[in-house]
Amino acid sequence: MTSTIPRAKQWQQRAQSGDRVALARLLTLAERGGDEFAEVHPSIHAGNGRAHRIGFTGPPGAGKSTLVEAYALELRKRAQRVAVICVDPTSPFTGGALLGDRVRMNRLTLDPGCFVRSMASRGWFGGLARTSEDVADVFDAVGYDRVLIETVGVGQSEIDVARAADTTVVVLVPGTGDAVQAMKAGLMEVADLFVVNKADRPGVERVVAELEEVLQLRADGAHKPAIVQTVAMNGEGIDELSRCIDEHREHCAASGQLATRRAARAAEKVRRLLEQALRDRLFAGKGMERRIEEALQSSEPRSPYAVVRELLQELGLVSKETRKP
Ligand SMILES: Nc1nc2c(ncn2[C@@H]2O[C@H](COP(=O)(O)OP(=O)(O)O)[C@@H](O)[C@H]2O)c(=O)[nH]1
Ligand SMILES: [Mg+2]
Repeated sequence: MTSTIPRAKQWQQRAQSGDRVALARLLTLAERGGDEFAEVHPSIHAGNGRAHRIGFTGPPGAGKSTLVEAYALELRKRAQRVAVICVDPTSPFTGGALLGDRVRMNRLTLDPGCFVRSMASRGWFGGLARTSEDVADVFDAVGYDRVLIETVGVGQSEIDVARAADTTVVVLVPGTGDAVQAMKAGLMEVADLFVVNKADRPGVERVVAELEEVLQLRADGAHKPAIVQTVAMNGEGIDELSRCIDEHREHCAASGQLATRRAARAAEKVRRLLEQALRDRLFAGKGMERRIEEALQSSEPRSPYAVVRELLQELGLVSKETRKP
């Protein structure tokens, strides 16, 4: 572990001056997480805070990748350095079907001002939200102006990923029945901005009207999310999307929301990392497993609650005083 820090510092410096191999190494370190990355993170964190992080979420096939690519190309016209994090579905049940006509952002991968990183959606230490946030930290630290994070689907972990952004964009499409109804749970609250993509298809007005209706109910004084219609495939509406994203960022910076949001994110991250570290520590080796078995082995079946209390006492986490029956 001792050799990782100086190496990582070198990678960071090289990545800052455009070395993509060094950047890729740093990203791998971030994805792996654990003690190694923990050692390296303070130096990455020192370079954080400048990049605008934008999350894109919505149902598979809505055109998120197409939209992200079009938006990235728009940002490139303004000479911004753009990083894209794609969180891929790896579920054996849905993966194959979803990947069928997936857009792969080929137009970005050859541009030296862009970096596209795909991540599998499971298997990483500490979960998806942890991983994508740390990867975004790396991009931020080495000088990317915008970090676009595309998640697939609308599950809780995807929502967690999307909300770990400064601006969260929810992408919907017409013609999917009660799209807005289905989105209500969770997604509606995290949206800073709605995109109704595939506006070349019938039913756009209906989705927009449904959205307007739901947003009416959300009269909580917060920034009212804009609704942008796009045809990502041919770039229609991308300039407006770009304008609305900038507006949101400016609004958040001016109102202090950006700082509040980032502070909340930092606290949430500490909570998550602490939880993970405690769990790891508790179950390191086989000691605890053995102790649980042991505690349960008695002539009479024991209540799991009683066992937990006993274990917590042993760990010194609750006092040994027993209440009188
Ligand atoms: N008609 C139409 N098709 C689109 C539009 N944007 C994307 N698509 C297509 O929708 C499909 C899914 O797009 P993709 O970007 O992979 O969706 P994702 O799963 O949300 O990332 C692809 O075949 C795209 O070419 C659009 O604005 N109009
Ligand atoms: Mg996609």
